[in-house]
Amino acid sequence: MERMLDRVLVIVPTYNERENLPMIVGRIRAAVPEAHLLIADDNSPDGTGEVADGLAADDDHVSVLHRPGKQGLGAAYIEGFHWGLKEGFDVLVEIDADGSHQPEELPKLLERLADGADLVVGSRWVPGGKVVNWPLSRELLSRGASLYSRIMLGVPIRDATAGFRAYRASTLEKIGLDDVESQGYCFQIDLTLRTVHHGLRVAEVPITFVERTVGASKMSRGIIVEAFWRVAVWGVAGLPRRLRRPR
Ligand SMILES: Nc1nc2c(ncn2[C@@H]2O[C@H](COP(=O)(O)OP(=O)(O)O)[C@@H](O)[C@H]2O)c(=O)[nH]1
Ligand SMILES: [Mg+2]
Repeated sequence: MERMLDRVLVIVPTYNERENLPMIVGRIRAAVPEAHLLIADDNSPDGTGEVADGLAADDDHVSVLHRPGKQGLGAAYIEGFHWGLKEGFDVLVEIDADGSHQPEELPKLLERLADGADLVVGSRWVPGGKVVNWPLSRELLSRGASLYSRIMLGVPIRDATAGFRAYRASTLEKIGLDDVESQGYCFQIDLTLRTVHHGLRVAEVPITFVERTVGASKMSRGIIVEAFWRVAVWGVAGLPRRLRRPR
């Protein structure tokens, strides 16, 4: 029998987001009042962890995972997923803390999951998807990363690095998290690839991505380099599979 998708955990990774966190938590609570929130903070020097503790003290729908130091978005999500699976949540959502992903669009992602998808990606690069206030350089980087992933890996996804997603718990259990090594944003490509390889259903729904107005991006050269080489390695490793089953 299909598992009911009643219990939703929204995971918010934070690194130096103290000014954004109360805003995003308030918007998530309003948009999906039944959902539980888990803030995964990497011991932010700006005190985001204390702000998170304050929010959790005021609201029994909010929990905090304090991690020892900056270890990348991927590691924060893996620990958050393990926490959520152990607690028995049916759906695990990824969302940025800076307001780029609009919580008001989350019900649309959850509906698609309930309709039968195993992973729903909030996509900037499908018809109807948009980006607001991004410099051309970031748009080219994002579109380029998705194109590179499609060519190297054969994944039929327009927005492979998208960070606004909803996973069924069963998807995460099937794909396995213990051997995920991706640290930066290529974590998103990694999990997409695993989901596709397991024959699971990935759906993209258009979203409007709004660039942050407060705080700074953590995008770095190291994150780009990691994604570039990992995708190349996965691409070569996956060649026999693609030659056996040409798309
Ligand atoms: N816990 C944790 N969160 C991170 C880390 N790096 C980025 N984030 C969070 O991931 C989200 C996306 O990062 P952001 O800097 O906005 O990236 P951009 O939107 O691609 O420019 C934000 O909520 C960040 O605070 C990290 O190393 N650890
Ligand atoms: Mg951002």
